Amino acid sequence: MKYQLISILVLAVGACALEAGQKGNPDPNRIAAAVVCQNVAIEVDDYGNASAFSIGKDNHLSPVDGTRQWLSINNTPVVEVNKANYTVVNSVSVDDSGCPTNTLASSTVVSNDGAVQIDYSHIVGDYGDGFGSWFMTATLTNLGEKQMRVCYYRYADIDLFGTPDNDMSSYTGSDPDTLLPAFRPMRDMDVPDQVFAHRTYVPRTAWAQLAYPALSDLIASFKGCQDLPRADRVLTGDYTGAFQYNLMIPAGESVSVQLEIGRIQ
Ligand SMILES: [Ca+2]
Ligand SMILES: [Ca+2]
Repeated sequence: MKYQLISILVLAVGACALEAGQKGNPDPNRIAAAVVCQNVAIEVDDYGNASAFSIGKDNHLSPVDGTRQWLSINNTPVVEVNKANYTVVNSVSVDDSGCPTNTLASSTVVSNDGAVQIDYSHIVGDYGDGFGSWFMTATLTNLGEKQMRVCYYRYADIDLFGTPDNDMSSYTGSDPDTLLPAFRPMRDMDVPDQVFAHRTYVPRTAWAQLAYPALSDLIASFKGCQDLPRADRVLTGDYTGAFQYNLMIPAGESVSVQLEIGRIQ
């Protein structure tokens, strides 16, 4: 009788602890922080991805449907940077006092096998009149004792004006203003207000623009460091684009990749 009573008490305490734990530790994949600079705002999660992006006083533009990342290390199958495969070391924190030029948000994750650390930092800039950009820097650090070959795929689904279809894009090879490798997602190429930038500040190995879900399905299927197909435009459907970076990172050293997504003049 006494044993049964103790068992019931233990079960009751266990149930309370489980409930408290669930309330106190929400799903890390769902943690997102709002990063705001004047009239430009993004929501970023611990894994360096944006789930929303709005520009302008009217807040009528939400062009980022979602961003994702995959890594292949030493030609092994790609692994997505997410809750299943990476541990959060520093959850995303926001300091908007540096708006618009300094880092506004940062976070750190480490792969569950301990091979690589990724530090994310974000800057949001408001250029006025409904124009603005999100700059994301990912710094990859080799935590191992041997040189590492990393193939890093950085993907974005940009839905112009909040609608998924009927977007177009072009690949210019280099942005005419900055000479950076760039995509130009657009609604109407004759209307400058409807042209966006999706560009990289470091050289890319390969790239692709395809309609959703072809590109994310393709990257997720890679059994090693495979090159994106250099597909250069989407004329109908749901624009998605990705840059690929093949990086050699010596033991203990780091390499940074910076991307911009924005509405530019
Ligand atoms: Ca979409
Ligand atoms: Ca899209």
